[in-house]
Amino acid sequence: MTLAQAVDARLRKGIGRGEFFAVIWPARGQEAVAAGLSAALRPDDRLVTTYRGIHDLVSKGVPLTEVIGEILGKSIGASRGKGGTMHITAPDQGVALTTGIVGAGVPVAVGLALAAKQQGSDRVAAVTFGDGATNTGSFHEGMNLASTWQLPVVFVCQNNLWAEMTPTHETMNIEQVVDRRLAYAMPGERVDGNDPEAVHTAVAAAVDRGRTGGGPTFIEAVTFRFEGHYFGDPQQYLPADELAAAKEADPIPRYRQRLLGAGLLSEAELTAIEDDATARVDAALAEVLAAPAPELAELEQDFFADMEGIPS
Ligand SMILES: Cc1ncc(C[n+]2csc(CCOP(=O)(O)OP(=O)(O)O)c2C)c(N)n1
Ligand SMILES: [Mg+2]
Repeated sequence: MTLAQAVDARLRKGIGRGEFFAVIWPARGQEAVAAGLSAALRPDDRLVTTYRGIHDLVSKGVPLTEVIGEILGKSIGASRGKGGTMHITAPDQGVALTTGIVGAGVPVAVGLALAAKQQGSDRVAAVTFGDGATNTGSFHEGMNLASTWQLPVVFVCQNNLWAEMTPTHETMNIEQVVDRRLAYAMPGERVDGNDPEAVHTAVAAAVDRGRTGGGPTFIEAVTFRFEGHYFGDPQQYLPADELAAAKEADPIPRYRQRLLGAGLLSEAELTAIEDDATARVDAALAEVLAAPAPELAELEQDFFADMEGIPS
């Protein structure tokens, strides 16, 4: 959580003061969902995420140079600097797709789970998406197929209560997104998305179900988006008291306090984790800034498995 926050914060700082150019959709406030999720996955389990995926990518273990490098369009980025924030793929860490098309990751994750089943693997496919994404056709089509074919998918809705500039309650006539699973007879639950342990417990049960042939699970993790839709969004539509109340439940200081209170980590150990995160981000950013932009020849690389076989 601390590392994801450090990446997010350093990118905002750099963009804000004109140190470099990039477009990001900050995940600040949603770190507990990603941390709880990835801690319950195996390295070879697949993850599909969205443009708001910095926390998901960092938690799944994608090297910081690959995350930051891609966001800054550099050749050392995960997609060799050709995709940017919306197109980060990291097969070695199981990140099969980052998409900017709302809801589009859902059927892709279902396909990944179908592949695992056909290959006789016990891998699961996890997919994260927003509350708004659950209004799309692709979400419902994916949920339906995953349930019908009992595929090992963990659907994780990061409900941050807003979709761009529209509050969730204005776009759906249900109180809880988790109820959408009922149409597909899918097990699932609604958890506090600001509590990494609650998320972890729910995901671990879902992963176990998927691995042992029990089919898909839907988890709604309720959280909040602190920084607006994109970095620079003035958030004039957001009531100040709503943001202030959400910040009271900021998952990072809250969990820090819990660890301290339970005597699991000391103040010095927590500070060391924070300092280490900052140092790792600074080192990765320095490497990224020194790296070249992609060569023109990169344009033709990695699109097809065999360029020779593609008719020109
Ligand atoms: C299919 C599609 N429709 C519309 C958009 C424009 N759009 C980008 S983000 C967004 C809101 C999505 O909200 P949500 O799913 O709650 O995710 P969040 O941004 O809150 O993480 C919309 C409508 C898009 N990218 N793709
Ligand atoms: Mg949302």
